[in-house]
Order: sequence, then structure tokens, then C-alpha cells
Amino acid sequence: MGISLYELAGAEDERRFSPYCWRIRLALRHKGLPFDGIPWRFTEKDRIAFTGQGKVPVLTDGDRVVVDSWAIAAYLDETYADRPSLLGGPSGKGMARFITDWCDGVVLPAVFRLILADIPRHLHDKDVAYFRTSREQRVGMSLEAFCAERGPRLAEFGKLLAPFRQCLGRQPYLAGDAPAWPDYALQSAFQWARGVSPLHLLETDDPVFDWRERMLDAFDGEGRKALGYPV
Ligand SMILES: N[C@@H](CCC(=O)N[C@@H](CS)C(=O)NCC(=O)O)C(=O)O
Repeated sequence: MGISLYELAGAEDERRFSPYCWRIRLALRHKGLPFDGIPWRFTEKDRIAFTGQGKVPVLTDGDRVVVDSWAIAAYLDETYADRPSLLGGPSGKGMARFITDWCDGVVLPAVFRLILADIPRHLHDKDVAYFRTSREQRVGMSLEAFCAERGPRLAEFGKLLAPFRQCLGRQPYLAGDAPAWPDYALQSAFQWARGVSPLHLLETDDPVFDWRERMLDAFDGEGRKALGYPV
């Protein structure tokens, strides 16, 4: 029994768009571990009931079950310590945790605000009502109202990338000369957007744009080949 990764899919099995799943897909490629990516929809809670919770990514490795993207990354590094390190050892792990928190607490919410209303048109039919109801409850308004005024929000998004821009103007990857977990954590936000939204999040003269190009090309173009908008 090998490794399986349950990943959120849209209308098509190939439309994988969860940021948390994307970072694990890239992490598994980084580790050079073969895996089976299993498409899963929001309303298929029964299919992951064996995990005792209702979210993906879910990783199964033989009879081991691991949930939560950070826990999965830590598991992969500990279990497959002989393969390229994802988190960069104990001190690297602390820094990687900080960048993950920054991505989850700052970058993903900003992307959410820009693309949320684009998501329903790419969902599987059985997920549409659940998604709209649960997300509208969460944001307290319609998806369309939540995503109004994209122009100023896009400009704000550009500003909040400043630390990444500064870093990536100096070095090719957040992790240094080669990509690792911090890069996958940030790229996952762009893979999410790319999977569901035609919105151009980055200007072509931005170092973050160049970095994203490198990330899209990584691992034989894993990110670029994925079903989505060519942005
Ligand atoms: N902290 C978790 C978050 C996982 C998460 O929120 N997954 C979403 C997909 S992006 C999910 O499965 N949501 C199920 C739902 O909303 O019902 C992680 O890092 O893995």
C-alpha cells in the first residue's frame, strides 16, 4: 500500500484547487514520493469519515492516516528523513512554521477576498449549495458582495506581498537557492486562485511573478499543467 492524498476537486476530477492540498502535492514531489491523488468533494464527508474530521488534505501512508497540511509536512520529513528535507531541520522548521502562519493568516485571506465569488462556477454540482451557504454564513454576506471592489483590494494584495517581493528580489526561492516548504506554502495560494479565477494577481514586472513562473515549472510543470486559468 503506497501513499494516497485526498484532494479537493471541482467540477472536473482534474480541477484541484485547495491551497492546503496543493502544498502537500508539491511537498510529495519535493520528497520524490510517488502517490495517488484522490479527488474529493466538499460534500463527500463520508469518504473521509475514517479520519474523524471533515477536511482535506488527508494523507494515508499504508495504515497511517495524517490530516492537516502542516502535520503532513512534518510527518513526511520525519518518516522520510533520508529524502530531501522539506522543513530544513529544527531551526528551519521554526521559520517554516512562521512563513506558513503568514501565508495562512495574511495571504490566503486576501486571496479569499478576491476569488471567493469565482469558486461556485467551478464546483461539482453537488457542492454548490453547501459551498455558497457555508461561505456566506462565514462572511456574513453574499459571495458577490464580499468580492466587490476588487480593484482596491488587488492593490492591497500587491502591497502585502512586500516582504516576499523583497526576499525574492534577492534570492530565487524563499528557502534560498532551491524551493522547499516556504515556497510551497506561498505557491499554494496562487495555485488555488489559478484553479478557479481568471483574475491576474501579479504584475509581470514583480519579482514574485518571476518566482511564481519558476514554481509553476517546478517538478515537470506540475502546477502549470494543472487545470486552471493560464495566469
Ligand atoms: N488547517 C487545515 C485546513 C484544511 C482546510 O481548510 N481544507 C478545506 C479545503 S481548502 C476543507 O477541506 N474544507 C472542508 C469544508 O469546508 O467543508 C490544513 O492546513 O490542512
